Amino acid sequence: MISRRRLLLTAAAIPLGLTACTSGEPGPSTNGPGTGTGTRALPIPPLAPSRVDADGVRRFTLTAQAGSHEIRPGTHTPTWGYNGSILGPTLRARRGETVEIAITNTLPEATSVHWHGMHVPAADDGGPHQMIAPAATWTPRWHIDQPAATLWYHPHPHGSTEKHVYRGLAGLFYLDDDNGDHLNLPSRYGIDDLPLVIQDRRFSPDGRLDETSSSSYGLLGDTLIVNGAVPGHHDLPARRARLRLLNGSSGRLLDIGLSEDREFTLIATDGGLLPAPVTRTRLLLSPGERAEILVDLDPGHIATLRAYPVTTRTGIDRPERFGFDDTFDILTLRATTIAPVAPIAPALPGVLAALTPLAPDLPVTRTFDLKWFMINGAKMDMTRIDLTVPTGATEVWAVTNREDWPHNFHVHDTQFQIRAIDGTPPPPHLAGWKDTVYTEPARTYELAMRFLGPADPAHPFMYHCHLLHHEDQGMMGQFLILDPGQAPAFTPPPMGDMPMGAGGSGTHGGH
Ligand SMILES: [Cu+2]
Repeated sequence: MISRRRLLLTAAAIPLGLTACTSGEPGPSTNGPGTGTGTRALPIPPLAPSRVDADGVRRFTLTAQAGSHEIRPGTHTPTWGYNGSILGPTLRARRGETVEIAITNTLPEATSVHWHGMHVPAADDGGPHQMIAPAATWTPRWHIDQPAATLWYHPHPHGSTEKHVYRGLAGLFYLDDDNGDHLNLPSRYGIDDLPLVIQDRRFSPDGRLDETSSSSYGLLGDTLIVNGAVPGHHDLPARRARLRLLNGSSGRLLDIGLSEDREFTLIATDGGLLPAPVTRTRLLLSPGERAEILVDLDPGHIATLRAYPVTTRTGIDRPERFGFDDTFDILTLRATTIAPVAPIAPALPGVLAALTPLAPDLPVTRTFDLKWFMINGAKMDMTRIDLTVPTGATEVWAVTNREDWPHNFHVHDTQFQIRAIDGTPPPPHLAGWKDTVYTEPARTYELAMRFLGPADPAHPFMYHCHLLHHEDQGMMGQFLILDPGQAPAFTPPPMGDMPMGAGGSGTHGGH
């Protein structure tokens, strides 16, 4: 049986070179604003130009700037972006390269740029101690030595990260390596290798971003935007799409799936390729997390990527407050019949990346309790170092969400392996490299990680909840990497430099 809605869609699809699905095959998606004709094509952030100089350094230039962007057709919204009106270009570099990025801040207030997921020297991390004043330029440089991955960059000014990201400051940072190149994965940027920066927003009647709806649990939008625009479509000239997903929202969890519960293949998480492909129909991404998935479509078929109601609700009090019941379209993928495609989707390698357990037997090194916008009972203090880690140390951090709100946990400079969740090995989709993990209430996540250094007694790294309102309210701590016998040489910032709102009066008003 072909439903009436499918017939309508089929009729609409013919002028686009699409054909009806045959019976027995998953049909086109039939609901949501992103389906069918009349939508805009998915915008693709440009690849950032770079040059490799005589010293071998690959150099990029970013300018943080104010602008105006047509997030919704016909409405111009004041926004911030890097090298443009919203988001930023995709930076791309290879393992083994040294990169240098000159960031000039033309905004009316100080910002910073943090390289989320990147192993970097502490002074180049772009956290709240590396503020870029208005009209100033900051030029971090580092050697890339980590596996191929989809990382991202975003502001990290203490107390205002949510506002800066919400206004549009964020971009992707692709890392490549030889292993990733040899797996025959879709790799044509913007064609079958699609960056998807997924965020929620709310608009005021005059078309501006509504920043007034900040509840005690953070900004929660009623509109999903993808690469800075309301969801649209992408015409796929191939059988297989590689979608690089970033949940760039402030506080919204995204339970991502395909229309008609079509299966997809998860190949990578935050820090790179999984040991082996994992077949899924849903994938939960909390703010800051990334994933790479493969979607196979027969010619002429349509599938819609959606954020579905969040099913992981254990221990969450009144989950509707956090948007857990919402459904949003993200992207309609339309596999065209025009381009020649492979007769069948190629088989995937059984092994994607080598992964050796980092610390299978090490006792837990430290514990972190998440509660009331605090970690271990303390709010972020820019002048306090919370812990020090020896250079080269492998540690196991046990993180527990001690309340009934959603939180997650992000560690700068390193990627971790989830060794156990409540004492049990993680499911396959959480068995790869991660830098951000969703923490369900009353569960303990054992995270094994290594701190390669170099030591820096003056510049701390951060660990924090990546729900940005929580982070801004102080759910964050600082650590130094120190050589044996080395003493901290951290100079606390003068109080006058403390951003507004930091470590202040935030409370859980919703309790
Ligand atoms: Cu939190």
